[in-house]
Amino acid sequence: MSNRTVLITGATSGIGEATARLLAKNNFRLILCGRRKDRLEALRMELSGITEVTTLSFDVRDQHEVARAIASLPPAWKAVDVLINNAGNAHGYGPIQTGNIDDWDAMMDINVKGLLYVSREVIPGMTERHSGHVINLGSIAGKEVYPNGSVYCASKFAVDALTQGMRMDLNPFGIKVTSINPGLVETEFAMVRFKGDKEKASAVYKGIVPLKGEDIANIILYTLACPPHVVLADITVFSTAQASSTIVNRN
Ligand code: NDP
Ligand code: 8X3
Repeated sequence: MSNRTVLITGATSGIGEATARLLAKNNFRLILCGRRKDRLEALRMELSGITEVTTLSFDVRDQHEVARAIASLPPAWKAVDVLINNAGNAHGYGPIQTGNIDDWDAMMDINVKGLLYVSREVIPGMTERHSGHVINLGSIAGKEVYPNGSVYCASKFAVDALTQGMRMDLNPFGIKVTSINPGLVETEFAMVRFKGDKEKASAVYKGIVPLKGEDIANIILYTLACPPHVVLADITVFSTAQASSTIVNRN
C-alpha cells in the first residue's frame, strides 16, 4: 500500500505493537520506539523480513533523550512521513483527594509532555516538506471524565486540545492530523494502571468482548489509506458492549 516511513511511539506492546505488525504487512517503513530494548529488538527481528525496520529506545519523559534519539536517525530514516504518538498509560485509579503525586507526574509527563517532546522533534521535518500525518492516541477519557480517573482524563483532554491545535497550526502545510479515541482496549494498559494486580486488571474487561490492539491498528491503517484530500480528523471507537466511559454492558 505504501512505502511511507512511520515513527510509532509505544511500539513494545498493545496498540503500538499491533500497529507495527499491520503496517509492516502493508509495506510501511517502521521506526519503532519504546523503553524496553529487548521487545524492540524482538519486533525488529520479526518484522524486518517483511519491511525495513529500525528502532529507537528512549523515555518520552526525558526531553534530551528524545531529542538525541531522533537526531541519531541515519539520513535514510530522517524524513518521517507519519508520526503515531501512541506511548502513554494510566497510572493508578482513585479519587483526587488521595491521589499519588508520582502517578500524577507520570501521566502528565508521559501522556502530555512526552507527546509534545516527540512532536517537536519530528514535525519540523514535515513542515519543511509540506507533507506528513500526525496521529495522536487520545481516549474516550479525553472526551468525558469518569470517577477515579481525573488525572488520566485530564492528560487525555490535554491530548485532545493538542490535536485540535496541531490541526490548526499545521493546516497551512497540508499536514494531516488525526485523533483516535478508543474506549476499553485489552492491552497491558490495565496491568500498568493497577501496578501488576492481575485481578483488578482483568476485572476491567470482565463480561465484555473488549477492543483489541488489532482493532485500533485496523483503524490506523484505514486512516492512512485515505486519499490525499481526505483526513479522518477525530475518531471515537468503542467495543459494542460500551456506550460511554461509565456505561458498559457486562454479562
Ligand atoms: P500498553 O501499556 O500496552 O502500551 C503502552 C506503550 O507506551 C508501551 O509500548 C510502552 O513502552 C510505552 N510507554 C509507556 N511509558 C513510556 C515512556 N515513559 N517512554 C516511552 N514509552 C512509554 O497500552 P496501550 O497499547 O493500551 O496504550 C497505547 C495508547 O493508547 C496510550 O496512549 C493509551 O493512553 C491509549 N489508550 C488506551 C486504551 C486502552 O483501553 N488500552 C483506550 C484508549 C486510549 P515501554 O514500556 O517499552 O516504554
Ligand atoms: C483508556 C480507556 O476508559 O480506561 O484510555 O480510560 S479508559
